[in-house]
Amino acid sequence: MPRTIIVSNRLPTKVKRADDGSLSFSPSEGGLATGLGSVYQQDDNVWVGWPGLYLDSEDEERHVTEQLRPDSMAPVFLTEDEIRDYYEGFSNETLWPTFHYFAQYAVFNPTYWQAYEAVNRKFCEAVAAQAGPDDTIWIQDYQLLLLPGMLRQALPNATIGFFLHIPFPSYELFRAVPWRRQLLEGMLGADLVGFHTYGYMRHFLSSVERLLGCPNQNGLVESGNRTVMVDAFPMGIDYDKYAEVAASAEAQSLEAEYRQVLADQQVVLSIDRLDYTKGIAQRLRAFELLLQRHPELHNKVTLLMLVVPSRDQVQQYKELKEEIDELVGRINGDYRTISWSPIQYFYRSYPLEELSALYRIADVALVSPMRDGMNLVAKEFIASRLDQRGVLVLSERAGAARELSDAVIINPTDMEQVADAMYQALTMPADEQLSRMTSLQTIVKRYNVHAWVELFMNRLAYSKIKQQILNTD
Ligand code: GDG
Repeated sequence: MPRTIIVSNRLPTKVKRADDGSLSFSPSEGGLATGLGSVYQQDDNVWVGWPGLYLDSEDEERHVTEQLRPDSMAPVFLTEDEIRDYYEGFSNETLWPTFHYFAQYAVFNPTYWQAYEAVNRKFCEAVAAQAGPDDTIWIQDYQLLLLPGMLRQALPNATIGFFLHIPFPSYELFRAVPWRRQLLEGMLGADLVGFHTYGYMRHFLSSVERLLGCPNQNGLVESGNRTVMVDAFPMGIDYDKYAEVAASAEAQSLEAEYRQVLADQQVVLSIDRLDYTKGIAQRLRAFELLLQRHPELHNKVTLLMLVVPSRDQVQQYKELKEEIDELVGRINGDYRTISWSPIQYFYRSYPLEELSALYRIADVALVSPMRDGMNLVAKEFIASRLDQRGVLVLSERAGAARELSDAVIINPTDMEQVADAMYQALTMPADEQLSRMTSLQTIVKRYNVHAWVELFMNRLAYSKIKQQILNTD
């Protein structure tokens, strides 16, 4: 029977090493893991990926392989050099900044590129060891752009899908990458290439046309003797899960506790991983401007800002962390009173129930990235609002803005506009909040992660049939 194989850089499980050296395994709560759970845990299907840490012996690798097998996961192990050059290097210092329009941070290092090719090859071998000629393979994200092409050579008849979770940049940005042609050719090994938005899809098609000379007709690209389908599939969240957690006794009692502490305060909530793409420093400056312009809000509004630690050994991230620490210190220093801190800042991660309680108490969720493929926090906030109150202020540069047009949409670099939008949100009448939230919930509930998986898988099967028809014509 044909199988489905999911491939991503990381497996949907967290493997951690304790101080005594022992390893522990816990399922990942990420949206992708939940959405694809219904696929890889069925029949003989499997998920191929890196367990997320370096293992220092073959015995350990065997142990991890055996632990993961019953959960339908097949690990790919990386050496320390591969983790540095393929993952931290080419993936996070070359592709990540380029694709998010931070060209000034992009590093073009041939050693990184060689490692990227070698690790994509390693993944190809791991998938080929699992897959038969008629299997369906669905590859995820920017760490594996070469894999569709490599697999196409190894398994010419396989059905291969590829989905990019981050933006695809405009041609002018993309062309700066010395290995641009190889990257596009790699992606075109797939039968179906998916993006969050039509904008990203258009940028990709434009690069394919200009760099490879392959035109497209309505998203169908002629690549050699194959036709590749390109389309937009905005990813959703597990709506019911977020709504259920929001209704849980634990989230409600945490919410009551926070409300007591923040009595009489309106809350503006901000949640991100530490990253220069998220616009955290710009957001703080916009909040400062709000306080300057509206003294009547002093003592009455709190910015609750959660920053989840990430990549903080990398220089740019260290500097960003320092900038945030400094801004928070300065703004609090300028405005705080004995009984009021305008910004409550937390640099750590929280369990889901606490996150849910924060979504519930927020009057405003301020999601203002400079660039973001989709942004799931915006959708989780919406799913958590069982009271149908609260206002989402959302950057026009997050993929989510294409669907969530009932949010207050802002340009994140326009500080005055962000400050005005915050004010508009904080003073929005209850009936307007209700009508905006109701329509946002309808969209986020309908286009949830399960619908996303189903749509992509169906389109992938269709792209294969179409390919066969075109080949016999
Ligand atoms: C890529 C793209 C695209 C955050 N803090 C905590 C916590 N989180 C969870 C949120 C949310 C997730 O992390 C972050 O959502 P993103 O949308 O930023 O997703 P990423 O996986 O980082 O990024 C992005 C996404 O792929 C999907 O295609 O939207 O644009 O960059 O789920 O809830 N979770 C917990 N504690 C925290 O403190 N438990």
